[in-house]
Amino acid sequence: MLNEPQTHDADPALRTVRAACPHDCPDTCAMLVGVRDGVAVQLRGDPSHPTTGGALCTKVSRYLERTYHAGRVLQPLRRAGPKGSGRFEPVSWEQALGDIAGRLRALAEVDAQSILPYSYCGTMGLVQGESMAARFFHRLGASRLDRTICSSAGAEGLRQVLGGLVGMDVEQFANSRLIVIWGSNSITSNLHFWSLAQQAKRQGATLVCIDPWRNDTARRCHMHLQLRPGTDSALAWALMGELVRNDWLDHDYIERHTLGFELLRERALQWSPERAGALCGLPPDSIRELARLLGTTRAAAIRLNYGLQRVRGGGNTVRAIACLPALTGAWREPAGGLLLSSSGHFAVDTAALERPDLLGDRIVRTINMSAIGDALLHPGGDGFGPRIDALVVYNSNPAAVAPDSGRVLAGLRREDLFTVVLEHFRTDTADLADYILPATTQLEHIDVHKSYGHRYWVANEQAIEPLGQARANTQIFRDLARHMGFTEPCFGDSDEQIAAQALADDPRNAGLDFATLRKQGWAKVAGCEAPFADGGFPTPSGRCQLAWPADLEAGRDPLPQVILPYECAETAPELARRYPLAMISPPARNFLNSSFVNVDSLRRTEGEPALLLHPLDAAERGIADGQRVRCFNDRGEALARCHVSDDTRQGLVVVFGVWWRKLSPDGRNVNELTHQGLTDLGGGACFYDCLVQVAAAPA
Ligand SMILES: Nc1nc2c(c(=O)[nH]1)N[C@H]1C(S)=C(S)[C@@H](COP(=O)(O)OP(=O)(O)OC[C@H]3O[C@@H](n4cnc5c(=O)[nH]c(N)nc54)[C@H](O)[C@@H]3O)O[C@H]1N2
Ligand SMILES: Nc1nc2c(c(=O)[nH]1)N[C@H]1C(S)=C(S)[C@@H](COP(=O)(O)OP(=O)(O)OC[C@H]3O[C@@H](n4cnc5c(=O)[nH]c(N)nc54)[C@H](O)[C@@H]3O)O[C@H]1N2
Ligand SMILES: [Mo]
Repeated sequence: MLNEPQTHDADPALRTVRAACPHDCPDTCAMLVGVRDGVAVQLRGDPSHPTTGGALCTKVSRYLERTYHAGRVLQPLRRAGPKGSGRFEPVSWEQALGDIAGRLRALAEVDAQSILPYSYCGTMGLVQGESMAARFFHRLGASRLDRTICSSAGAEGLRQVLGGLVGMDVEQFANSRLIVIWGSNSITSNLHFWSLAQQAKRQGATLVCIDPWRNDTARRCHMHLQLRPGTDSALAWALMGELVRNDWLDHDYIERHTLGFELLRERALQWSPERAGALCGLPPDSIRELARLLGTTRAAAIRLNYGLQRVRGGGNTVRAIACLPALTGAWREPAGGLLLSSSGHFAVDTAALERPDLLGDRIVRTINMSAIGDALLHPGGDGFGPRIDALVVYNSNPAAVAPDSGRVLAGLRREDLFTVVLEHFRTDTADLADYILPATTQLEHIDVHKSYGHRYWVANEQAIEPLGQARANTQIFRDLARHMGFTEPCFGDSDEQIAAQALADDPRNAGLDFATLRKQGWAKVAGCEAPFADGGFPTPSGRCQLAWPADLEAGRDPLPQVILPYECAETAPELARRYPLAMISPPARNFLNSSFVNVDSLRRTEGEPALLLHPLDAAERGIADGQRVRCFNDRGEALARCHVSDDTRQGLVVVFGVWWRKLSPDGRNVNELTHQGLTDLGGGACFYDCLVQVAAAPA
């Protein structure tokens, strides 16, 4: 047993329950919930879990405030006024389920593809995520959703080079001598990694941050490369160029474990620090210095994250960066290499959870969630298939988080769209529903979690009874399946059974099953500390693929490309004259995407929607620090409080997200400005590829 349940001699009525943080974050913390008389009264990080180390972030330490929030939806609600009027009336579960099933059945009789599930990672749980829900939609034959809104560009880029979402064990970063934090504000979005980086720093490691603005993390690193957004691939090529020119290469590693080096070498030599520096807006010497560090430090590690792939060239950017550790042989060291996501180290039985076989031989279309606005407004036909007539939303808040809100909202406001939203709260999306179904929180259901930042499975026990009439997502889809007359045995599986199905029979699970996991609380996957010390990449060739063989065969350029943003001076000069400022919208520290925005204590800390503007840009526009400004482009506008600061670059505005529209002073948020263009690989969203103008707001 890895850790014993806590006992409380002084307070025998206090029971401690093991839990997992459900949020979309690489840290997936193990938590301990104190329950007295059926009420959760304490929540803390599990001190025995190595990466949690007893600490929770500010947001999740408020999970009890969130759970017992007066705004919880605790009974099924039916729309009782025009769409968007916000008027709802309580109905019984049987009424709601019966009516919803009736509506879906009628649509399915014509073409079930007119029904679309829309979900993301409100909970990362394998049970409350895509298990019963996916079974339901597969059985129904609904349109499938391509879940691209966050990480698909980077995931595809990494797959092409390394073969999957694999990389360093995050715990090894504590021993690294050089840590390059690339496109991540770790202190905000990956706090427990930052503790490991701090350990390394105390032992003398050099920390480098590559980010367009001086965020909390950059401030605490030894070196900060403050580049223009969307230019990282050029930087990576210049680094490769310097490695080649200075022969900071591990020829033996390259020879034995990579593919395409000669092609790469030739291309890299075309990228001088001057050439890349001009594009990236960086001093060439800073590129030389970083190349020297990468080329001459053993145990050089890159913590790549998702911030840099939210632009048109995001997939190829990740490809270019992922080549670096193979060139220097950094993978030979357990504390060297790269980590973007650890998901691929987990053996999850996705087919057992989601049961795509229930589709039978029906072939259904797939809708990309990053262009949900256009999809909802499509009249049908023209190769699109049937119009979307029903939308079932769970674990997501598209009205706030999806790009190009103007179009998303117009779609959600369609009177002829039947929308069901499973939620904890009356979010911006729920306000536009026909039915809101009350869902349980992590304390009210069981689940099992993998992680995309570390290598531990974490179990979540139910700590308290569901509040009000809330039901787990699984239960809601089980109930709906019954009302639809679906009789397959898998619709009768309990949450415990589903959790057990999640752990695949695979050597990586080393015999671990859910029963054992829940006794222990958490367990590490089996696997090597230095996974590619001796090659063995999970690519078809077994090599690190500097060039992509499929492109080579098709006569296309097989190397990572430098693809500039859709919206920048080089690619859209006319647009850039009208909207000269590049905008990125990374998360506010106290929110998690749009989750927690309604938690009063956290929203008070954030104050109001805010943006950073460089002093030169502010002066040019006659804007003073602290003034309220309009940030706008042809798609829309949003108001924010302006902080004039040289933490941002000239020409770059940083707007902090993602506010609930209805909790913002103007009833809008930053996604009014973003567009539905997709990334080069993986069809991802381009949140950080956006030109805007800023002006003082009328008083
Ligand atoms: N507190 C908090 N934590 C979170 C989240 C949250 O909302 N709040 N969200 C969670 C989720 S869903 C995710 S996906 C992760 C996201 O966390 P990360 O993967 O770290 O990604 P972002 O927060 O989007 O952006 C990280 C950094 O990338 C920078 N960046 C933007 N554009 C570029 C670029 O072109 N190049 C480079 N080099 N950097 C760029 C941003 O300025 C930002 O500082 O965090 C998770 N953790
Ligand atoms: N401008 C801009 N937009 C962004 C981003 C950005 O950086 N800038 N980040 C993007 C990224 S990285 C991501 S991942 C997406 C995230 O977008 P979403 O996945 O939509 O994430 P959240 O905004 O956290 O909304 C999740 C919702 O799920 C609900 N929920 C939580 N648990 C459960 C449950 O068990 N059952 C049910 N039924 N509901 C539950 C929560 O109450 C919450 O309202 O946003 C993207 N949008
Ligand atoms: Mo995300």
